[in-house]
Amino acid sequence: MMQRTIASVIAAVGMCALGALAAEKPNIVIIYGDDIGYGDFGCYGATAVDTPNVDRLAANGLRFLSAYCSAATCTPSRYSLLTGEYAFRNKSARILPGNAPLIIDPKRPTIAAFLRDNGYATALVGKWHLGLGTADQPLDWNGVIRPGPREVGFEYSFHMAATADRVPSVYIENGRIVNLDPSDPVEVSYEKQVGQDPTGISHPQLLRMQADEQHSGTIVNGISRIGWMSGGRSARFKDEDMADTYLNKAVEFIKQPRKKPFFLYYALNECHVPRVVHPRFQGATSLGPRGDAIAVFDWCVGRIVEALKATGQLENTLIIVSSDNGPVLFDGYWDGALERNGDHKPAGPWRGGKYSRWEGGTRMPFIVHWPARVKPGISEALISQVDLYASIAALIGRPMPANAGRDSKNVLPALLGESDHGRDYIIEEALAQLAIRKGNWKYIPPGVVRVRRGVGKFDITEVEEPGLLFHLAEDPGETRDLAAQYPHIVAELRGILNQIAPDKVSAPKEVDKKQLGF
Ligand code: NG6
Ligand code: CA
Repeated sequence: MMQRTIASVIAAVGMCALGALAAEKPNIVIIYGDDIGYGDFGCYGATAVDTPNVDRLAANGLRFLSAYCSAATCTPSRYSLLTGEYAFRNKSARILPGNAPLIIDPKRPTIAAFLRDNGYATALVGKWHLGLGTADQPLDWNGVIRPGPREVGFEYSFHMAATADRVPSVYIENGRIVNLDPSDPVEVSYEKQVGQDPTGISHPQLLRMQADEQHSGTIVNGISRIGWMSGGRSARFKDEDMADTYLNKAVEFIKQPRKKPFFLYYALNECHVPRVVHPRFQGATSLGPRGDAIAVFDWCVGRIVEALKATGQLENTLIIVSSDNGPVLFDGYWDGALERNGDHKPAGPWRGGKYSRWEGGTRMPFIVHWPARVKPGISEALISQVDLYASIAALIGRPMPANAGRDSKNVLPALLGESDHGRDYIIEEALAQLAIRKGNWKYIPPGVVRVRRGVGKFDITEVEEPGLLFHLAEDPGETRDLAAQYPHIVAELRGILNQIAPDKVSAPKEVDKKQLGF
């Protein structure tokens, strides 16, 4: 009896040791929302939309209050997350058209390439928006599309080229357009109309949703897009099925039997425009399609957790839920999000949202869930998504490649809830202009902020700001400029910015339209 007990104790200790070892190479799943703001989940204060699945992850994981994406728009944020480098260092890292070349240098390993090289199976499912092909030759959409995700570290990839509101409106799996009929080749242009397909300008009567001028290119699935495409009729996606399509691919990848850990970058379309949810989610919230899209996001999170649980992997999977930039209600389509927003605060207590240097532009919901290692709680640590690279490298105990991740800081103790200290300061970018936060101080250097007056493309005023200093603990809404009272703080923060990006300490007199993809 005694012997048996000792034997089982030894076995249990052995298993624990194994578990502890295995815990250093957990599966890693980044669940990335699109335009989901700080205030959009129940666990961050939303009441108009139920997000039980995200809330459960937060309750059983670590919920961050000061986590940032690196920029207030998609391409630069994703660029930073994957490369560990500030996007403003790369002039091409601005909102890209759907036919832009790849902006990541395949010679410099991304976090995906790094994990692949260190024994992980890697996959991208969802939104890409980092370009495809090279600048020196036109991309053949009908052949093998490369370089793209596969060339920068994702062994499996299923994605759209850019955004759902940009052509080509197709899925690409491992470098090929899915369901493409070779006799109906795809052509794409952002300069001029290609083919004879109706556009939002020529055939507004065909539209399910009215769009602004910029989004009035080729009509696909009753919705006009930015840019023009022809062909690929059998390959065109249906917006209402997109969430299920991506989810199924992600779940398939999770369920694949394999002997190594995996890294899944699951980048959902929700709640980017056009917001067209599956009929079973229509009316899920009182907020209209934007709220319904958040409900879709939440449901997908639940299914991912379920798949991990079903395959016995939940315990040792590090799940991170976050978003790529702050919220926006009107972003080109009259879908009712503005009108039906009611009291909902998509950016939570923060000012501004997508495109802005106010906190709402880059302060993100951020949840870390890893039952084997991370205790539930709330963290005040200052962290940025640019830090994931170095932190994950530290986690798996491998050095970052010498030519990668130069701006990524190891904040692993904060990520795991072992420390309340992350970074000393954070850089917030919007449209290639910067702001800096250190402690509770936030400094926005002189420059131009874009203020939306209405919903049309031209209802945007650019207001020149003289250089602003806020104390976020006392003034979370960034309304009381203290620059004149605390010149030494201004000097200190300008000094840090000056070291990182001397050309950004004073922003140009107007926003570079190229940053917006125009
Ligand atoms: C902007 C689009 C906007 C959205 C955004 C990219 C106009 C007027 N606005 O240029 O609708 O597509 O680009 O969003 O065209 S992001 O989340 O991918 O950065
Ligand atoms: Ca986005």
